[in-house]
Amino acid sequence: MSDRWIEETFHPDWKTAMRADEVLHEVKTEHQDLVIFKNKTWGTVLILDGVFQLSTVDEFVYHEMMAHVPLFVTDAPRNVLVIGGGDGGVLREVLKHPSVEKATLCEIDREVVDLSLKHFPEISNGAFDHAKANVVIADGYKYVQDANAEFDAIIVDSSEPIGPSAILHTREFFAACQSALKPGGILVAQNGLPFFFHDHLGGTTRVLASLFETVAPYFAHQPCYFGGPIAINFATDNTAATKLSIEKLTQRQADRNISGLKYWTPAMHTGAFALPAFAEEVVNAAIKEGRALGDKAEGYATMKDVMGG
Ligand code: SPD
Repeated sequence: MSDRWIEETFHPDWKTAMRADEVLHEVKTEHQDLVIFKNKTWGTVLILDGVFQLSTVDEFVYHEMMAHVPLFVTDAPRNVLVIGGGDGGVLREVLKHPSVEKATLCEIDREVVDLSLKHFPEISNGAFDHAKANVVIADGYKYVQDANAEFDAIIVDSSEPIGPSAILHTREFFAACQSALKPGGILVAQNGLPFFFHDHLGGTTRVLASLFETVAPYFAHQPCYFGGPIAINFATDNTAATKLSIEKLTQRQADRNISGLKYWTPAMHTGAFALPAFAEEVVNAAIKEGRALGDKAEGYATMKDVMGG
């Protein structure tokens, strides 16, 4: 049995580790440290800059909740943008919605796409070669800056606010996403571990509240993200988007003929927006602050943090 342990080192006060039964690839890419390894319990695991990104055992939780929550609340999503997500898991789920005409994946690190395809092709499951998929290797911030009112949904599948993902947690990035969305479009963004990082949930909520009518983070439970549920923030100017009933969502799922999901259900969807009291307090305070601060509201990361100034 291997005695190499691979650690998630993001939290300053604790570490979690998985045994690396076999290291399949280890490299410092142009953008980040990447390791892909096998573990008897978790299957194949991807870790970037010391943060667990996915395991083939539980990836469906996060990928389904990142894709289906924004897309099921949208009448007929046509043009969808995924920022990050170079493993292809979110893209795979987006392409299940039959109205989607184009699903663009903008990933900064080509090696994440190539190595994901090589070591866990079942995650993208053919999505990169799908006729409706448009895979772009580029900086996500620059990509949204160049877009204007064109996406029905933008899904930000980032890592934590370090390395190439840091910019994807800033006010400037979220403001650019807002302009890149069609009126009433939906933005969802990975928002970290709310149990430990109140400031992350609060900071992103604050900046989104300064940009959108509705901000409503929701939670999902993916075991390989140790430390409690993961928060996914949700923002839109479509005030009806968080009010869809279980019956309406059930009808949409049937109409779109999407079956075989392993986590998302109409009831999980609506229930995911019910936050524990501590998180509700963080979110309500941040919404108030964001509304009051307007364009002075900052995100969890600032451009100064990102640029190191
Ligand atoms: N705490 C880790 C969050 C990582 C989110 N991105 C995962 C990439 C999976 N497509």
